[in-house]
Amino acid sequence: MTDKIHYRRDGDIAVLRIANPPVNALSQEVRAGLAAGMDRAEADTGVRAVLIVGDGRAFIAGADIREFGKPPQEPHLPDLCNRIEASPLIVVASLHGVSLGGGLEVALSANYRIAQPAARVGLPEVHLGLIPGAGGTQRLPRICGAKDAIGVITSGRHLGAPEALALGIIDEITENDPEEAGLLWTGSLLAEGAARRPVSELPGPAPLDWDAVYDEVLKKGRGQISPAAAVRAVQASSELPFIEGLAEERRIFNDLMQTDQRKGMIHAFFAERQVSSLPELKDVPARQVEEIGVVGGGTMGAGIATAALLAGLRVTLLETTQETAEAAGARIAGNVAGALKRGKITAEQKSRMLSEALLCDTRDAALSDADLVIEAVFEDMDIKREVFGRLDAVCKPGAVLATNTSYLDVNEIAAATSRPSDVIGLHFFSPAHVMKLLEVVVADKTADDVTATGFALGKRLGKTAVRSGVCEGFIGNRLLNTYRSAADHMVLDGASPFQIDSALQDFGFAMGPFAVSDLAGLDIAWAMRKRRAASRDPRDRVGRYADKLCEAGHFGQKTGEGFYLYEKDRRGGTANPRVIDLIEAERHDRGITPRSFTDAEIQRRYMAAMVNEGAKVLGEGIAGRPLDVDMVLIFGYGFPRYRGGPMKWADMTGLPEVLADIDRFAAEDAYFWSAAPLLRELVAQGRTFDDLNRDA
Ligand code: T1G
Repeated sequence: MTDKIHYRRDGDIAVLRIANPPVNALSQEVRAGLAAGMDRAEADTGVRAVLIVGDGRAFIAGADIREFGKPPQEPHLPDLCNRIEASPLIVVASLHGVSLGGGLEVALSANYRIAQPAARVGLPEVHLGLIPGAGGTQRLPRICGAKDAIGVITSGRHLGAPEALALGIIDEITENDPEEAGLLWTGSLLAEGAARRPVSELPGPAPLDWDAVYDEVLKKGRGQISPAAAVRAVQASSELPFIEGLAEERRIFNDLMQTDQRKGMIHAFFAERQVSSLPELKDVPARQVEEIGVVGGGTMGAGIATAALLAGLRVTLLETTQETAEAAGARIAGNVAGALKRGKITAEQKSRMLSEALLCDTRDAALSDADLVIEAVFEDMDIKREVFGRLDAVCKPGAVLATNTSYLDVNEIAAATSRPSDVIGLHFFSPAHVMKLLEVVVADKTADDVTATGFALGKRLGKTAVRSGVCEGFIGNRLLNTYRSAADHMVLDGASPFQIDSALQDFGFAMGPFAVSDLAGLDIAWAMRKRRAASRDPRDRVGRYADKLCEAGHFGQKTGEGFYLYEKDRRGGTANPRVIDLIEAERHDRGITPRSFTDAEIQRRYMAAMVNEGAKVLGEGIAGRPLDVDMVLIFGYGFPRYRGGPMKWADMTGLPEVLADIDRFAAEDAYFWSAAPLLRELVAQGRTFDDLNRDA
């Protein structure tokens, strides 16, 4: 027996307790230990039942993801599940914490299941580019029917104990210690002479209109294939005997294991956990933060204040007048009410946040107790420097002074204070209480413990925090500016904004760049173009057609017209014919003979620009690791998670191929398409961005 599975007798019940911290992942050792434990229980005279329970904070979090991509080792999980189910003994699983993926599949191979009130179950394999691969697509539909099983599997969501009970996934919700509750429940089963109840012997689920369900799930996946593949596996549970259905599930699972989507999503899974843990900060304590100050109560300031309130922090928000302070309070109340509506908080929490934890004020002195202040005023350097001068005067020693600027120089802002080591950038993304990305912008003089405090706050707020150095646009907006320019160049040369948006939605983006511009407001980029005009390099190709739209007062969704035309109360817009006229006129003025673009070329150019700029920010030390760039694009810019991020996409595409694209495009525009030195270096060395992640 392995030390991962502890075996003990309690009367005529054998207890198998899984002890594989931190979350009891089903490593090869755990699988072998469970199989050996079942053998031992069946050979142990007098044993009539087996109770499986998890040690620590979870029953079982699933298959050991660290084993993926390596040669599978016996016992394979589906075989272990079948072995448990085939036991002549009654088998009970007592769930607590999470029972996910293979963890729930082990539980489904037991005859009975009980769970603690706060337990969660789920089959989240689609978030890894897979489907359940140990009988989940065959057993779950036999318990709750095909429709509900497809909902659980294709969403990959966690179900609370009450919902699991309602669906028949568990038989009872029990309080107290999982092992004690399990022993009581198993004892009662034995006392009443309960029979074994193998799920696989239940009839298969009633059929659905499988092709219609498949098409609907495929469309919703926006290019991700595993959710739709899961529909076919559930279909097999309805049409084939259990063993044949299991074989079909295994076939689909193995096919998905070979896909780039599985590689991309596993990369994203681990990168999401690595990105916020910086080796250089491992032993640096963060400063204590319980009270947050927010300066500026507009959309961003109110969103940041809301995120802090939802995380249980006290918030003092500073505005300039009583009227604007009240308006900010109303914005925050609206955001908090939204969180209540989405079930994120209770009514009691909402009332306490707004009545006790939030103060909207107009006096600088109100910030004197704040442990950390975040400035979210107008994006103007003079205004920000004036605010930081006031913060320097009123905030207590040791308070962290943060700016939410989305692209201004944090070093220059810090220089407006007598304590630049306390100054940092915390770049939130709108809406700040919803978007997960937080760029922690470390200025030249920012102290390490202030950086650590920025990451600790990010974790407290439930954000994915990424370290960035100081440059215009930091990581995300700097890449956005570049790949957005690549799109503009293609429009000038012959592509339409609508074809580009459609091609990038086919690539997996939720929205294309022009639809995103309409959503954000065309006036924002317009102001930036005007600000940069004086210092712009004459070789920089910048379209004027968007300026023409703005000059006519068309700023996108907020005015009802931009690249698209928007009707009131209707989602999405229709292509704006005026845009094509503006583009054709500009091509004519520039003497450009338009040419056609294929969707594939649009995608390659867009991605080449994104990867090339990513390699530049890496080479300049603005981003520490390629995975950091991946996380920024996935969590802040709608990059499709199943591709792992732009740098992972480049690795899987092949860096030599990406560099060849860039060099080919440079023949038309050497200024824009100058290959990043780091990219050329990696190709020359035959290395990948993943190699850099491993070196970090
Ligand atoms: N395998 C290996 N390591 C895992 C793991 C797993 N399944 N789950 C978590 N970890 C590590 C994680 O990397 C981190 O490590 C630590 O545990 C704490 O995790 C056949 C094939 C369980 C809800 O997809 O959703 O079963 O960084 O920081 O926020 O059908 O982890 O400390 O070194 O995330 O409290 C299906 C994935 C697998 C669940 C806990 N299961 N995990 O969240 O802590 S596929 C999953 C999670 C499968 C079968 C298929 C979360 C969590 P480190 P954490 P947390």
